[in-house]
Amino acid sequence: MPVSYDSPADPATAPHGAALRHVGGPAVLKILIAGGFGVGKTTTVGAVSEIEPVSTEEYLTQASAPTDSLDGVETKKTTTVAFDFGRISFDLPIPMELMLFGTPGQDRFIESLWYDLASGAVGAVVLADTRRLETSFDVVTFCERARLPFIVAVNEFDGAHRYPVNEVRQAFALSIHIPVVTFDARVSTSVAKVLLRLVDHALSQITADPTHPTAPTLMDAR
Ligand SMILES: Nc1nc2c(ncn2[C@@H]2O[C@H](COP(=O)(O)OP(=O)(O)OP(=O)(O)O)[C@@H](O)[C@H]2O)c(=O)[nH]1
Ligand SMILES: [Mg+2]
Repeated sequence: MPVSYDSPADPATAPHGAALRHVGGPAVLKILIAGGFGVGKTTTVGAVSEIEPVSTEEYLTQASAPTDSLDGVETKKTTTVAFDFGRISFDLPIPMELMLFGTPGQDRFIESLWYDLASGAVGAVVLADTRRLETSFDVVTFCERARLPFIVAVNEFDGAHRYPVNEVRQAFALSIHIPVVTFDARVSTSVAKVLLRLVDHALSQITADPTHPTAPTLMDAR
């Protein structure tokens, strides 16, 4: 069942909702859930997916210890080796289905997989953990180079210091127009608001730059 959430993308308040035309069926949009190692990408997809999420988890081994720091996520036992996939429907601002693709978090996958996963996406949610912000720096750079609209979503882990979003923006050297939000990757309503914020932001980019090479497109308008 499609659901709707109280969010900034409500049609009464979202100027960009009208940019997506509703042509009979739900708009189907591909969204990338990206971020550094262990920031909560798989958790995010699993929290909102209406279908059993597809996951490609493998157990961490000693071999990855030098490159994949477990500081802050010591209980982590597995890592995504290919991608996560989930789906969520919304009624507002227009009927739409979001296809969620979670990336693998390990840097060594950037070249080989991220470009493929990003292909056709309307935008990316870049997850960040304030205890290890640097793990998401390369992802922000990737989005900027790929000219993929993105927002930064700080996953507020229990016990982690809560930084003002402006400090996070500064740490990533983000321009003022890129939204930075906080959320809890385990809570479906929290994740849903983040997704709607991304869609709104991605649509605002179409309005700002219609020639954008990765401008959001309707993958399917049945
Ligand atoms: N306390 C808390 N734990 C979380 C939260 N999000 C994720 N976790 C835990 O943190 C660990 C990492 O979460 P994942 O969702 O696997 O992270 P990931 O970004 O997909 O990891 P990789 O695919 O290995 O890069 C898991 O043990 C989760 O249960 C959160 O918001 N709060
Ligand atoms: Mg994962």
